[in-house]
Amino acid sequence: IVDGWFREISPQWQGQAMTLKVNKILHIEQSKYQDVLVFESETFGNVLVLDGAIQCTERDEFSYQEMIAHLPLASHPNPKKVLVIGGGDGGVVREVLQHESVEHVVLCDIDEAVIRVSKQYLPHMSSLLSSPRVEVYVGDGFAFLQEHQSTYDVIITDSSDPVGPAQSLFEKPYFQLLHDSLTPGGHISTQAECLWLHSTLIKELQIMTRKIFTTSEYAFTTIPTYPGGQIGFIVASKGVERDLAIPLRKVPNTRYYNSDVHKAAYMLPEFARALLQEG
Ligand code: AAT
Repeated sequence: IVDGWFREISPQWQGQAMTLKVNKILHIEQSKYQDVLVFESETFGNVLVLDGAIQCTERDEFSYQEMIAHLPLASHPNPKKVLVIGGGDGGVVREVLQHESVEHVVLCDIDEAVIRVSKQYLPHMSSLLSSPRVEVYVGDGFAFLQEHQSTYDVIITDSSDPVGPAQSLFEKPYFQLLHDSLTPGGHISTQAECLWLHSTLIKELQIMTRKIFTTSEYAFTTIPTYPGGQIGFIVASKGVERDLAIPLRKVPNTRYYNSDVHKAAYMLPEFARALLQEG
């Protein structure tokens, strides 16, 4: 933070940096896994930052949390058991709970500090973590999957970027574990970065997941406080050919997601279509 402005500087987005005006620093901590910072911004509400990277702001989080949750859930015929890996702020769990078929949600975040500070400073995201349908588990997502084969109808990986504790969550063994932990016909969605910045990574994820899953597609949302203003998801299905772009149900309470946005999220601009659909 320089002169009252937070700057998101990282080699992962070389030569650019999102900058937010800080009203007040609320929390600084070095947890077991990462630097944790929460501040109140001038125009985006409270902001959670891990290892210098913005994870969510109160003003625009709904775009990401709704889309990473509803894309795999609304296209699944009957999701009952859901696992969220990462997402310790609770925003994705809040969205998962909107689906009435869902009986049980497990949240598995590696860092108790994220869950603790979110309960304190991000109540609109974390409040439903105490729902009777939710079980919160603190631990590494990779290790958790190894012990839960063929269990979940939908698994959402709301992970930080592939440097630090989330690195393994972008590699092939993890996607194989995701596949093996799904029930037949199950869906995954994973945080799959920005077309403007990480096209090589996205292409690799696409090729790799198409070998493991029956169907795998990249869909995206727009969001001002993630690098490049755009972030995508790999959504994939196990064992069945499914048109993931078709929503089967409406979601009652949303501000970004709707049935048309669901379909449109899979429509790629020409440079991305050429990158992902050819060769
Ligand atoms: N919904 C907020 C957005 C996030 S949160 C990412 C979460 O992943 C963090 O709470 C972090 O503690 C957790 N995490 C990291 N590694 C692991 C792991 N190995 N197992 C379980 N949880 C993990 C993502 C923001 C994306 C930012 C885009 N630039």
